Amino acid sequence: MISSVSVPRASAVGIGVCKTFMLLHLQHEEKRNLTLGGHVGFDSLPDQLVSKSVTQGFCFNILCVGETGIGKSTLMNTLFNTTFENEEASHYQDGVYLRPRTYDLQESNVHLKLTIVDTVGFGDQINKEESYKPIVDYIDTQFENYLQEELKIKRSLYNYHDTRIHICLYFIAPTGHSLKSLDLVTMKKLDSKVNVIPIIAKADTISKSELHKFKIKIMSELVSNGVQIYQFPTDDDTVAEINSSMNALLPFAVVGSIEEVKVGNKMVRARQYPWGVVQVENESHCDFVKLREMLLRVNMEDLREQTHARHYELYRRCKLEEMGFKDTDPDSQPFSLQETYEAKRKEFLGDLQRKEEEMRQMFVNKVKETEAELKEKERELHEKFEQLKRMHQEEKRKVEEKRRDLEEEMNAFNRKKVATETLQAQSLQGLQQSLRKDKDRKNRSVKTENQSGAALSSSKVMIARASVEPLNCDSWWQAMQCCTCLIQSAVWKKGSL
Ligand SMILES: Nc1nc2c(ncn2[C@@H]2O[C@H](COP(=O)(O)OP(=O)(O)OP(=O)(O)O)[C@@H](O)[C@H]2O)c(=O)[nH]1
Ligand SMILES: [Mg+2]
Repeated sequence: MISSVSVPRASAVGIGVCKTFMLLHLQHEEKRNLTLGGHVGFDSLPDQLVSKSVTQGFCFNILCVGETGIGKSTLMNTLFNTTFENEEASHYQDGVYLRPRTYDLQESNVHLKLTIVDTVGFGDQINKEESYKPIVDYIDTQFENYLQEELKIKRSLYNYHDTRIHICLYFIAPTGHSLKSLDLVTMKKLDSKVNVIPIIAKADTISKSELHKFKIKIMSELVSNGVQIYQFPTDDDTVAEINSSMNALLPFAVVGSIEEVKVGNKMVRARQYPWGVVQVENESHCDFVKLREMLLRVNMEDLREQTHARHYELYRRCKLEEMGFKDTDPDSQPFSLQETYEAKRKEFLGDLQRKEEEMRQMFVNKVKETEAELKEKERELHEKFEQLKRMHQEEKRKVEEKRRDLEEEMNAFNRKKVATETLQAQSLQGLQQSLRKDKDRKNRSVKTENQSGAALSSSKVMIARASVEPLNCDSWWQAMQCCTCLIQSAVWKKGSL
């Protein structure tokens, strides 16, 4: 078999032309068709690709967004004909969170690393305004992880576990009414980040005519709200026909079940009700087969490609632009990475310098403020100290005055004491003399009882005078002058004298 190939005409450029020059020319030269003289072998390239891909394995990531208990897990089990981990969510979650689970599946010799991400608590909160956020954040995080891997100097994308979401199945409740605002808002937020396929869950709970109207209503609401759902590609001739017919049937109405029910003489997956059996794989009962066909058998690779070429590309572009990278400068000239880096570095250093200056200024102002505050406090303390000093001096002066007064008083007292003692000594002398005279008189004459009592009284006075302490007066001198004291003194009262 003779194959035709395109080779650049520039390959005929004469000997002696340097390699670089040749390469430059190669880019601009026309290509011409040549025929091969025999079998060369590069027609095995697609087979090589298939073999390499099969060895490497594939990965596919599904995000199931839908209210709690709407049938997400059951549908995944039905879709992959197995039983994945299933943990029922409660209706009392504070917010929405995502639960990713990865499985290794094998069909024939093809390995599939499947990640199923479930929303937990979606639609259970009273305020649902922020319900879409965790989902958007999750999708962005997977893009960011991939971008970081791509930007590494030593990339290992070959082994990299790509967790970017390839398809988002949005579960719509089979109300037969219209879409809820939560559905519209969430799908709108997701449509630029992921391939969204809306599906009507638990389609066995809605009648055929209602379902038909419901589908039309959903599609018109999506269009009027500008929600762009994933369209099965029609540019590949081999699948164009089936894909365009399936696009017209969106959103698919699905039924999920892993129960096997006997229908005729065959066991089929179905849901059995008292009035009959809903067969999951019966196309007149629901669109499950169509969904499986479109999702896994016809368009799986397109979903992966769209994720990389459209959604991730958009994320990457925005992110790089955010980081200051551009393809062209303002004069529409190609912008080199080096220049961008230099410009960004300069901008960053300028920013840093400005911030440093601002911080320094702030620091200086703060120091000045603190210094002023400290000075004020010092002044106040000084004033207080002066005041205390004045008070202390005043106090000292008063104490000094008091001391002087007391000293004077003590001197006066001492003087009085000396005078009293002198007087006391004199009166004692007098008393002794009179006692002696009394004694003489006693001896000489007999006296009446009254007279001797008087003598006793006078001796009482004398002896009381000798005992200073019991008297209420401060000194003998005072006691002498104050008869009350003398009379009230215990010595007198006791009558022991
Ligand atoms: N009628 C009907 N019931 C279904 C269908 N699919 C699932 N169910 C039932 O709905 C209930 C919840 O199904 P799940 O698959 O656990 O729902 P889920 O969305 O994964 O629930 P959470 O993970 O807890 O949010 C189960 O009782 C299923 O049997 C369906 O297509 N039709
Ligand atoms: Mg579940």
